Amino acid sequence: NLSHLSKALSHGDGMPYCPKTSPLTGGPIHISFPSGLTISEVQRKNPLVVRGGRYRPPGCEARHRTAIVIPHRQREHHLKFLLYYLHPFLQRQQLSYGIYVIHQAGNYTFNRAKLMNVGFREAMREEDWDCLFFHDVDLIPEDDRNLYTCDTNPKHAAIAMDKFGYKLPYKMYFGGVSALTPLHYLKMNGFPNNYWGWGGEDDDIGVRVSLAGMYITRPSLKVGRYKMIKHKLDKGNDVNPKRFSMLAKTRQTWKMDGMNTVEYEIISRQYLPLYTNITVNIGTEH
Ligand code: BGN
Repeated sequence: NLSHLSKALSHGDGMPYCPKTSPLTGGPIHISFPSGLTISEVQRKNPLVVRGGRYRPPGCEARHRTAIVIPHRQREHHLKFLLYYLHPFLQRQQLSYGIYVIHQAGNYTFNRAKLMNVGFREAMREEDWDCLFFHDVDLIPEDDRNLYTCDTNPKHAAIAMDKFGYKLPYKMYFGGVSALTPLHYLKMNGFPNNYWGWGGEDDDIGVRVSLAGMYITRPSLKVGRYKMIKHKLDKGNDVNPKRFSMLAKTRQTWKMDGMNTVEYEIISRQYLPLYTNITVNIGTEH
């Protein structure tokens, strides 16, 4: 078989592309949360992941380069489980990938969408990613046919979450996990910077998609399944009372607030074994 022969003969730059459909994906994954799991065990289980949480398939040239951007603060426990499942999941899909954790410094109210803007800029600064996955820390994909690659339009991946009975909670829902190319992201001026606290920012992002002349694609309900790690409401992430009035104005604000106005200060950038940890001061609401 010729393709085997060319695989065997070529090294490094001469590697053949990975197959269009990975032979390693097997469908549904059983998710549990082993109580004694440690981050060093996750490291041991992922020997091919290199500094900063980067990976390339060993035997073939990946067809896709995906950056995972995870906004984070004080959820180490969740992050550990997500990494435990996500690394092998992405490897089975034969992707070239990197994981970026964007850690909001300080105790001021959390701002998920602004952290995504930081993640976009900082990830693109390092590598020419062709797809970015904006990923909540507490959502574990349950089926590895849910491909972490981009479509021709922005994709909403977390469409069937256990907490919503494995259904879309409402038609315009765009929360949890979404996938955009750099072009999609810039076309919609990224995400809003001024949603502080819980709620509404994902709906704003969904509206931006259509205001920018794009539409939302989704995997099938069978494949876009996620388990949410149970948790209480976070300290420092109270429900945002302004979300309704802000959401009503997205059409007027999206071009004036987003990637073109995001301001922040990087506190540290650590290339850890399983991810790149970027700690950022994103300021406060004014
Ligand atoms: C919605 C929230 C989303 C959240 C989903 C799922 C708002 C804006 C006012 C309509 N939207 O109601 O942010 O992801 O629930 O929990 O609160």
